[in-house]
Amino acid sequence: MSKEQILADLKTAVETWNVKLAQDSTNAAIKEKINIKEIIEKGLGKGMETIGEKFDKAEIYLPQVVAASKTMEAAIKILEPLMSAGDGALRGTIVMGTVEGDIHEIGKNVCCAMLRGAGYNVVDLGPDASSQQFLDAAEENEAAILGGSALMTTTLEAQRELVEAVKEIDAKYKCIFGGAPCSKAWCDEIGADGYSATAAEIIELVNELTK
Ligand code: B12
Repeated sequence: MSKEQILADLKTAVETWNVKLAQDSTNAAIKEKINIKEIIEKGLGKGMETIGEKFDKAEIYLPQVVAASKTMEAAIKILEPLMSAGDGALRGTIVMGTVEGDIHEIGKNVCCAMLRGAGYNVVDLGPDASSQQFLDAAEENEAAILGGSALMTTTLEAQRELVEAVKEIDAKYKCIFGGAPCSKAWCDEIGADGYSATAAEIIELVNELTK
């Protein structure tokens, strides 16, 4: 099967919340040695964009979005071992989480898997994590970087609050952010140390900040 066909099937699988097709196409993509970045961004992620657009236009509803996200998570589960198969040498600790008030995790999970693959120790706080939880985990694990994901315009503010919380205790943690509504301009405005639009770019960003 051609690479284009496999990527198209991955997209269709998420758009039609077809878990079996997602699993089969992910295994086919691995067999065809399609790199993980393309599987996520040109296959599965493209399907999720369609889901977001249809949800926006009320062509589909939350149950379908849940089904689509479960389909993407099923595919990510197959990819995770490959993403986190680093050389085992740990390169420093990063605390990741989705910020307070936000339960979107898929993007954050992809970033965590990529960071583990690059040899970083990742402490994943999960969804709806408060600034205090980030600070406590950073101290406990001697982390260098805090990574906060936000998927809603309403929860972007929680990213600013985290930067403020770090400043308040005069800690040296670097704060990086991402998520669909997040941007470089927003991160500059709130005084963050970094932003990346994709999971692939987060590696370069963190390598740079931990140099
Ligand atoms: C899947 C989904 C859900 C699922 C989430 C399942 C899960 N376990 O995560 C469920 C069904 C639970 C859900 C719930 C809701 N959702 Co929703 N959801 C989506 C959807 C369709 C896809 C998001 C996604 O997973 N994208 C795929 C991932 C891979 O992309 P990503 O998250 O952007 O991540 C990439 C980058 O941004 C970056 N990145 C991500 N995080 C980080 C962090 C760092 C540090 C860095 C450096 C980089 C980085 O790397 C990632 C990989 O490349 C979006 C629409 C969209 N296309 O964004 C709506 C969307 C985000 N949801 C929306 C809404 C409104 C809701 C609800 C409030 C609906 C409701 N009425 O209940 C609730 C939220 C409740 C809450 N308190 O959070 C709106 C937000 C509107 C707004 N602008 O504020 C959207 C935009 C849909 C819409 N068009 O209206 N949702």
